[in-house]
Amino acid sequence: MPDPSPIKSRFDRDGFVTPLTAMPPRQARGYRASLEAAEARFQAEPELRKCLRRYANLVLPFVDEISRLPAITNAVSQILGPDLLVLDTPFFIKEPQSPHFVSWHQDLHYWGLEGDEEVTAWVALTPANIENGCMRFVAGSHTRIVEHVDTHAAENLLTRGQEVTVEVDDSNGTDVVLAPGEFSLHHGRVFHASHANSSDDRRIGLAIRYIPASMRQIEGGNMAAMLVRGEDRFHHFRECHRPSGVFQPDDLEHWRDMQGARDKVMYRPT
Ligand SMILES: O=C(O)CCC(=O)C(=O)O
Repeated sequence: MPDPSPIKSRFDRDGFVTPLTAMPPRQARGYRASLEAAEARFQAEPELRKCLRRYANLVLPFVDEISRLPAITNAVSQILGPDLLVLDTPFFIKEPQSPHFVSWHQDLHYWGLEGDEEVTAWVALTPANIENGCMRFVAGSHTRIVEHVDTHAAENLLTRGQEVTVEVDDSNGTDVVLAPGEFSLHHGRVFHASHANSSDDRRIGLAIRYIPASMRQIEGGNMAAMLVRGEDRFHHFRECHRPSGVFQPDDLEHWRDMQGARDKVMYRPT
């Protein structure tokens, strides 16, 4: 048996790996500009805003492009193997001086997947640092699932304000400081959270949820996922097609069809 890669060893030990480089800072700034050009349409079409929180890769070609960047998929493949599906691509955006935060939680507690082979690549399109509320991870916390409670706290960025019911010593969190174009990888069971943004700029992260093609959805079936690397010999998820342009009518139709099933799981009470 060959030795596991350094990325996989660190991931297995800590439940996360950071920092890794996806692209040069200039390319990240270009993606931020693409995002902000797309956001300019929200004023006239508020429904589009939701696309940033669910399957943005189905309606924004630059998000689909980021999810396929070899620097990211090669790193993820060292953990999940060669055949990768993207289950979702929510943006986590904190506006300047905004109180929005994320409580300590584990992703896989509420996603209804059969196994725990899931990796999120959190890609920074702006700096992510202590002042603007970067992600925080508790090393080694990915070895068990704990109970969660739905707090529905207004300023929590999570769908139901989910929070672990065990005591987490905040000082045990590792701050995941990233430059634009860098990313972290985290296990779906690692405890993670983030504080508010007290800076004068936005903090923008794209969370790309990767699963191996062999994964099954066991709750809230009929889920969609996009093949981004290798092949899908299993067809456990509905196949997605790539977007043809920014918020194109056909792609929006496809998005409406695909996003409902995941919403049902993400909003069901704990
Ligand atoms: O962006 C954040 O602060 C939190 C993101 C998060 O919870 C996740 O990617 O699972």
